Amino acid sequence: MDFLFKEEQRELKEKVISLCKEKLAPLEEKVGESKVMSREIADVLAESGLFKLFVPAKYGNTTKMPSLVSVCLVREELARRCPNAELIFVMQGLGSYPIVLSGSEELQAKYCPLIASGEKIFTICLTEPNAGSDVGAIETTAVEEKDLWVLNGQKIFTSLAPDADIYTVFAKTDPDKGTRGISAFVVEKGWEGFDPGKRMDLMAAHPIGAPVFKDCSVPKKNLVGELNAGFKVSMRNLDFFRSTVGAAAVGMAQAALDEAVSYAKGRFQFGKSIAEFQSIQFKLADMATELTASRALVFRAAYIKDQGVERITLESSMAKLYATEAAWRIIDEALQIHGGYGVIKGQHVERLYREIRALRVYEGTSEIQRLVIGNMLLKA
Ligand code: COS
Repeated sequence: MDFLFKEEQRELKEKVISLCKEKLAPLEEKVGESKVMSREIADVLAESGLFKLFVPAKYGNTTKMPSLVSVCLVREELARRCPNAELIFVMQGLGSYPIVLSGSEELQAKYCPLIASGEKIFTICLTEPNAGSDVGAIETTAVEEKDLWVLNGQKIFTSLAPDADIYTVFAKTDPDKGTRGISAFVVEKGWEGFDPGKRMDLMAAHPIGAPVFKDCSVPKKNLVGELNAGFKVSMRNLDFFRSTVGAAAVGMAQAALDEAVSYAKGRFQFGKSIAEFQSIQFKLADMATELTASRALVFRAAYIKDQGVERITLESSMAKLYATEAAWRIIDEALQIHGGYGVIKGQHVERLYREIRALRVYEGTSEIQRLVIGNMLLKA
């Protein structure tokens, strides 16, 4: 897809590849699969300037608003090589984009320098024990009291919790109004009544937790966007970041394909390398074709967004749906090509096999993407 990229985007890609090789790879080796966010990795990302991609030009970006092509490019390369860094990178964006998109000037002036410098790490609190796909069912409440909002409720599956510093939290401000009664707030770790929560244990280790709000007081000015417009804020945020989930899937699938090609060439059975068998070549051919189709869908959505199109709901849902489902198949086939060696704990394909699974679930399951796509087709 390089033909689509501007000169500075090609340079950005090269910069990320060098950063991975020179600075991040040794840290990834040290951290391995971890339930705790690595501050060292966050600091390397901060120093590299990559977090500036998430803020408007006024706060240090080279583009007026965040470029989705650039964010996808970075996420793909990090997912291919440095999974801990990839998670921190994307959460800084996902957790802060509502502020960049809809926050008041005052809120942006306070938080954008912290996003860009990486001085603080951001994340997002949307999902709850009883509200995953059905965002309108969230039960966390925010009640107005004098010059404050008081938040009460339980969140779950909050990536980077409890290590992140700043949380964009969605809560009901008009509980009878479903999706039209939700608002977004910025909450900082350390504020009274906010417990960033217990860590959760996933099949592929990942820093993630379940924050709790108990009479947590939030200044009025920390409301993000308009009152009761939080559902739209969350959907616009997801529209942007769903394409990047597709990009992560592409990076992981590329890593698996690379491993499969190299293993097939070096593994000898029946007197020749298994790469010489048509059954293996057909697998590799299908993997590479699906991977290329995924990449095309991801960068198509991102390119359209960067042209200034307001809503890319259809394009980003298609990109996430196809790329994550394809990456799951590609990684499964890569493991199959490795035979028994593929299921040994610690093998790269074994880790990818566990890590890819969550991508078909988070930020909207494949079923939700189909629902969104179907809805858009019928409404058109
Ligand atoms: N961008 C901007 N606005 C959006 C939007 C998007 N991607 N998706 C919905 N909206 C708007 C709607 O246009 C509607 O606006 P108005 O109040 O001005 O009419 C408002 O948000 C409420 O939407 P509603 O719930 O009525 O949704 P729809 O009927 O448009 O579509 C589904 C129904 C189920 C498709 C919709 O609720 C949805 O997309 N839910 C997604 C759930 C999801 O992503 N879950 C996973 C969360 S990841 S943790």
